[in-house]
Amino acid sequence: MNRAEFVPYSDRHDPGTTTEAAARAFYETMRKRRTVRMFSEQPVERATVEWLVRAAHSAPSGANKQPWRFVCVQDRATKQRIRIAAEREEREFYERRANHEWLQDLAPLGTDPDKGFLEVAPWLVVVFQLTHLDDGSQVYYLKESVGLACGFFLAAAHQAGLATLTHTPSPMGFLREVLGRPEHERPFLLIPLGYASDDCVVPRAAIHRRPLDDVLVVV
Ligand code: IYR
Repeated sequence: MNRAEFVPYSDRHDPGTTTEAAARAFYETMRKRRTVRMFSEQPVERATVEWLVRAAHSAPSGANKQPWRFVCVQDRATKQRIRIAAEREEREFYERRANHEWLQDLAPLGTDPDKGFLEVAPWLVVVFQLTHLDDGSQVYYLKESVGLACGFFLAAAHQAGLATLTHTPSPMGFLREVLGRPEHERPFLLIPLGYASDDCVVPRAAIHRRPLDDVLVVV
């Protein structure tokens, strides 16, 4: 290790309280996050979106390659084109592609092929994974890296009082075409972003979490 290439780890987050209290406080914040399908048309400033993308872009990634691009759509006509193309895929999904168990699992969420939120939400943040960087160089742990950045984005949006939806119309190839993105950018996640509408409801079933014992193993 060449020490000259390193800097002190001095920017530690100071919770100003015990670690446990800070961890609990963050949990109390995050557990209130909901995936929302009912958005208000109230605008969100571009500057806010930029801070959210900065937060996402601070995520760790394989060899720090940052293999992501956040295409943030506010243009009405583009949002409409995305809605039309997404609904075409979703109709195919609900009518043919999904098997019985999948449709049963979705029933409590009340989802259907109508994706009006794609035009109502003030922003559609389309996250692309880069199969290589623009200069052709390799990337590593692509899905893990982009998934982490998306998690940071969702947490940042929630912290800012904004609602998000993790939307994955499948297949998502149309997003590359509609947005005119190059071949090495693959759609990863479509995140409608905005304020939840005043009459917004969320499915009770989506709030349930299995007991901690089910997901936490300490050895
Ligand atoms: N993409 C479809 C179906 C869907 C699939 C899963 I897995 C979800 O958690 C929710 C929806 C849709 O958006 O309706």
